[in-house]
Amino acid sequence: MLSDRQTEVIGKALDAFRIELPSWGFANTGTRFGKFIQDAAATSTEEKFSDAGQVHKLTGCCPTVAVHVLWDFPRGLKDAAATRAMAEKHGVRVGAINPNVFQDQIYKHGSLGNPDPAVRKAALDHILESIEIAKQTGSRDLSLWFTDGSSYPGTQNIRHRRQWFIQGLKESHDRLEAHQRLLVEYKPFEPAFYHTDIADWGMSLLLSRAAGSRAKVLVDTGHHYQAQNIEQIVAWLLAEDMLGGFHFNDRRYADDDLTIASIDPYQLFRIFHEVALYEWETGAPADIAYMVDQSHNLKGKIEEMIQTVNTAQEIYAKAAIVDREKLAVHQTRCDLVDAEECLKEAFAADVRPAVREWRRSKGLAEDPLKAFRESGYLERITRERAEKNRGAVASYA
Ligand code: PSV
Ligand code: MN
Repeated sequence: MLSDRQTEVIGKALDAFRIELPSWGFANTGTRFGKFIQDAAATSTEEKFSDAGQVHKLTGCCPTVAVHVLWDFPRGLKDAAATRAMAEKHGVRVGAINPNVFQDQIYKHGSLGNPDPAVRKAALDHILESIEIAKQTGSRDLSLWFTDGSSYPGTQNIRHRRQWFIQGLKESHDRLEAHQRLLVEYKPFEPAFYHTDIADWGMSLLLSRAAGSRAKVLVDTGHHYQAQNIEQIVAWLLAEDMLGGFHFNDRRYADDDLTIASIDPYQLFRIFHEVALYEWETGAPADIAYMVDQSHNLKGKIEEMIQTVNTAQEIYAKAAIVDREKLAVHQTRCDLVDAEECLKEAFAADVRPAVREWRRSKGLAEDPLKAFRESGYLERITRERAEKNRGAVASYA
């Protein structure tokens, strides 16, 4: 049973916790080998905002939606004002802007790292336009993910490509407004299978530093080698003031985009613990964008998103109640068993009553999934969208 003090600590932690939803998680997206069309999937940007708005209404902690420029702004900058209004109409705001420099045919051999200056310019122009979109939508963060790399040894000059990346990122950084940030994501593989230009957090960190002070690293939990210690990366990036945000998802094999904490909940707990420990030691909140990056091919998209947010809140709550004073003493004395038990105790605690109490105090449903199922929303959108979804040629957006 939780103590009153623990319940209070959890309430304060949840007050501060926000997690951003991805617009692409509500549409008929899926794996690279295909997708199973869902009758209720969103068929337009407006429907994505509407679905995200439902999740926010029920959970109270996801007021912003990350968008992908090519998929949500078909006319680019011209769509910015209307898209902003569309989000607000559904009770959410536009969050991180994701440029797309991987889908067009010209990007076969890369974008900012392409040996062809014309392709590098096209990629940079798209990123600069995305920054203008971000200004109009009131978005703070530009999330950058590059597929750049090569699939066969010796086919590309790795150092030249690195230099072109520095150049392109610097020019992008120069266009930011004072409050905006560039978040640079890394991934060791896919679609390039020999080398990826931004393959790990070290490359991302060095490129971000070269780009400018408002460029930070974006950690996507699915983008690591097996067994890599992600919480150590988090601790280092925090210490270097270089952790910009997370793309949360879980995986068993590669970048599987599975539901957060569905495979390894303790890993997410350890990540949140490192953040909480940093905040406790520095006395200031870490300036981190928590974002979901999942595409659900099998589960119902809105239900899964509610499950994701609920799980994130619960694990965040567990990390909040680690007895950090006690832990610090045990760490200093190298009391291995006692130190580890501090984490295990908090992880094992049943925080659900405190999470429910927090929801009650905010006028939210105690069980958001049940409330969603009782709301009739799913039945309505299924009726409205089934025909469109069945008729549509599967599209990634
Ligand atoms: C790539 O695997 C990634 O993690 C990037 O963040 C993209 O923007 C997102 O998934 C959607 O494809
Ligand atoms: Mn990602």
